[in-house]
Amino acid sequence: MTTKLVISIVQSNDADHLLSALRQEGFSSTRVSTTGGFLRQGNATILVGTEEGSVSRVLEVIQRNCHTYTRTVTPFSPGVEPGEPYLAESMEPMEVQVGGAVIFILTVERVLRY
Ligand code: 2BA
Repeated sequence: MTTKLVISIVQSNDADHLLSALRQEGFSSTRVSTTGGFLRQGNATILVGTEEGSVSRVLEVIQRNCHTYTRTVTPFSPGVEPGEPYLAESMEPMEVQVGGAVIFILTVERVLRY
């Protein structure tokens, strides 16, 4: 039996519903609080380990529970950390589509429990 690890990066707003839905469908999951490298805002990374034949069901649950949002952001200048006051004048606010989910599916070599 091949085990897969489904790693999905979702918006924090969607994470609670997604975890509940996964549990109802019988999947174990782990939520990690993460931060997007572009927006520098909190998002959530959900890990689901499951057998290969169940991956499509996991993807359906993710698709049902994750939504696309539009955010207006002002990009930071290179080298300027979020929270610092300086913004280059050329950096205009822009709209970005975020989510519903960015998903990576990996093959797991071994699963151990001690
Ligand atoms: P962020 O890195 O904060 O990106 C948020 C959204 O900003 C992205 O949504 C995308 O629409 C936009 N964006 C990202 N980089 C951009 C750039 N250089 N120029 C213009 N717009 C840009 P999503 O694509 O839905 O990604 C949502 C979150 O998923 C990302 O948050 C990041 O945490 C994660 N992610 C996306 N692609 C990834 C990858 N290849 N590897 C690892 N994490 C990834």
